[in-house]
Amino acid sequence: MDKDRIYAKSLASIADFRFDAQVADVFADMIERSVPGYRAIITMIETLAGHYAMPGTRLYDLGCSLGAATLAMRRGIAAEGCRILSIDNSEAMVERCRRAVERDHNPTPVEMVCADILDLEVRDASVAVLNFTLQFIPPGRRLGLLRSLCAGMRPGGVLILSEKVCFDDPHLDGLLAEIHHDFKRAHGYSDLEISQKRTALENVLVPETIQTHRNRLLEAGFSSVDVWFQCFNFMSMLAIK
Ligand code: GEK
Repeated sequence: MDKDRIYAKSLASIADFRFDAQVADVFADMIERSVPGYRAIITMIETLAGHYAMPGTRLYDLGCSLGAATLAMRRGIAAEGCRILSIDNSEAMVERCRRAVERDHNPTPVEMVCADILDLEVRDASVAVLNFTLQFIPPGRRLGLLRSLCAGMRPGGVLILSEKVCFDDPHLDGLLAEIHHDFKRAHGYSDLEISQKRTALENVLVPETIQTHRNRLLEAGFSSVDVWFQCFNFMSMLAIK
């Protein structure tokens, strides 16, 4: 796995973060060392797919990057006749994800699509995964996306929504942001890397509170919504239709 050194040297100007080839090459290392609990969430997506995948339905990995959640769902599915659709709008990610899927010998068919998830029509879904993807969608478009996602799901189906979050209490918000930086330092990132990456993500990754996510999921049509995993300012929710 190539090591993420993208922000290791001092940069004269810091452009907005993009999921280009440079990022895709180091993404596996980047996300493991940046997102507390990422590995645990991926492992549980396997278990959740085993529980929720219904025979003859589709499972969606929205913003699939290198396909970690796709491969986890593929391992976990117990129902017959399922297919997985994995979507990302970064050509560099889709290309690498396609290779990973080809190397993974498992009979469940996976269709890879390079597209904007805002343009996607979801149908017949029993499981949908937004694993740290909604945070990159402009906030004004998030409700519409979740509404159409919910409309395309089978009753009893599940959305797994993982996000970086913020907190209304400014003390807690600052504290958990600082603890997240401690986590990154403990995983080998320098203060310079942490601060340059934070600048790059400033206008690109927009976190919201857990309450905002909860209310919007209910408004979008999901009937039962709650957090099943949290580590510092990163969490994952289940939203059941
Ligand atoms: C994982 N889920 O490893 N349409 C399609 N893809 C998008 C869009 C969009 N509008 N916006 C962003 N993306 C993965 C990790 S990373 C999370 C997901 C992170 C894609 C983007 O190209 C990137 O690959 C992914 O969403 C977000 O489980 O980097 O923190």
